[in-house]
Amino acid sequence: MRRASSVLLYRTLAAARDGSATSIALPNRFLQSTFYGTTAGSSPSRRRLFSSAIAVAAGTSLGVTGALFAASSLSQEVLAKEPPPSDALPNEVVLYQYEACPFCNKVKAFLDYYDIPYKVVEVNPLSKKEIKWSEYKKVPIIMIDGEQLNDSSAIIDKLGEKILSKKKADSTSEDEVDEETKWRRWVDNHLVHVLSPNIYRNTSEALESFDYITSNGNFSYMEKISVKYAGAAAMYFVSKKLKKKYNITDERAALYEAAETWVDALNGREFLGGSKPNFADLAVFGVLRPIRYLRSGKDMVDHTRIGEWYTRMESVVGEPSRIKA
Ligand SMILES: N[C@@H](CCC(=O)N[C@@H](CS)C(=O)NCC(=O)O)C(=O)O
Repeated sequence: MRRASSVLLYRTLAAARDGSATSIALPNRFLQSTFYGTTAGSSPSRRRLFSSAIAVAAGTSLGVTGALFAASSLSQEVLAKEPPPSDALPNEVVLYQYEACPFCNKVKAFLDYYDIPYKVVEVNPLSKKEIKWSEYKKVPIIMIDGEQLNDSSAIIDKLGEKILSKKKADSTSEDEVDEETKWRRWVDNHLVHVLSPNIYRNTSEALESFDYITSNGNFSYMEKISVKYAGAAAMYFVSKKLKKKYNITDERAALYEAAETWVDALNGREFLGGSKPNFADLAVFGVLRPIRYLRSGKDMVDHTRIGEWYTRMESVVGEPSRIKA
């Protein structure tokens, strides 16, 4: 079955690509990048989610905008973004991303929270023509006043140094830094791997996810149609493989357990960072934001204690600081 789906995906993508013959690497690369991407072998792919768009993708009629509005009016008085001093702000930030990539979404949560204006270039995961100029072929890639930075954690570290190193160094103890580092690693090494098996868990969830991916990603009209169905079918099978790779038997149980683990880590605090989110809060929020209003994200909030923290994060991160490219 897996073989059949790969062939189907390969053929569909090849056809979508101007009808030309494509490299055999194409399906692999695509599978590696669709929804929550990772490296060679097997991988997650990308997807991001941002409030109202995700509501459309998830087919909800209530809309996330409404939920966000309610959340922000509830906690407006207590919570606020942390914009850096204007002289610390870079002049131009350009993020090369896949809309749904969890690593890209980590970076966006950081930029949104610190109110750093950024332009987005949506990369086509099939051709990657938007990053042809770069030797590094994954996303996110960020250009900060002409300087290229790769890798979500490195980007966040470097940006953090640029805009708030002094403030952070003055106010953060060694234990707090260790705790923050530990949980940032947990996001990269554990949390992201739980996502794919959940969002592609069955055919309807895989289609829901690909509906979002194709609606928000950079695909031609023909690619959109073919990728939605072939991608959903293929990722359904890939997610089974990922479950094995990461020793996940019940994907929902693993998601709930991860959410509970995070709430335990908070240990009664509003945020891991105390009264304000730290980089670990932003990382967890960033990778969960794309799934929050999908079936899996709704289940997670309904079945665990993570909802209150998530709502606080939605409120404090607020509107995206993204600007038109
Ligand atoms: N460690 C990297 C991982 C980045 C990554 O794996 N990105 C995926 C997309 S989510 C990717 O670009 N995969 C390769 C591809 O699409 O060809 C980071 O944190 O930025």
